[in-house]
Amino acid sequence: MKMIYILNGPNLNLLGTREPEIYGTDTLASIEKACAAKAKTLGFDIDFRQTNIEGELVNHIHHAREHALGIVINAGAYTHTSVALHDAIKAVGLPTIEVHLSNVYKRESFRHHSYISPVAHGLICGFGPKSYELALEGLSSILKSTGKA
Ligand code: CA2
Repeated sequence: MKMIYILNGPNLNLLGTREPEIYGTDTLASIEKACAAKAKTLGFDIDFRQTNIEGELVNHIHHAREHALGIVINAGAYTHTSVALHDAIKAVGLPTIEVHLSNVYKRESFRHHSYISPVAHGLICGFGPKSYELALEGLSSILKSTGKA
């Protein structure tokens, strides 16, 4: 099985219920469904998770080392605060794509700094739910071009 972990951080479970002008009307469940379909066309399976707890994200990243070829992560607000996530991604060494629904660079300045970006292969933001599918395409192309998939 060619597995990709898709990890989601705090408050993303609220998608589709509030702030549709920023985050759209899709729910996280519908994004998961679209990701599973996209991954299938690329020849991958996904393990899609959401947690509001920083340490659980760290544990999922560690788990990915044994079970996945790469990671797509929307760390939510922890993107802008978490040295622990930075260290975990660096430690496992899996190709990781940072993803955001919104264009964080068009928003408040505190969203302009990411602890994930320096340890990610790449960053996709601003395309709403499509950001996830674009991230999967990017990760697939890295894995295939490096002979890991
Ligand atoms: O644009 C993104 O994907 C973000 O990662 C979303 C985070 C935010 O802190 C980042 O700066 C950018 C927030 C997710 C909160 O999602 C909500 C969804 C519906 C209602 C309220 C929050």
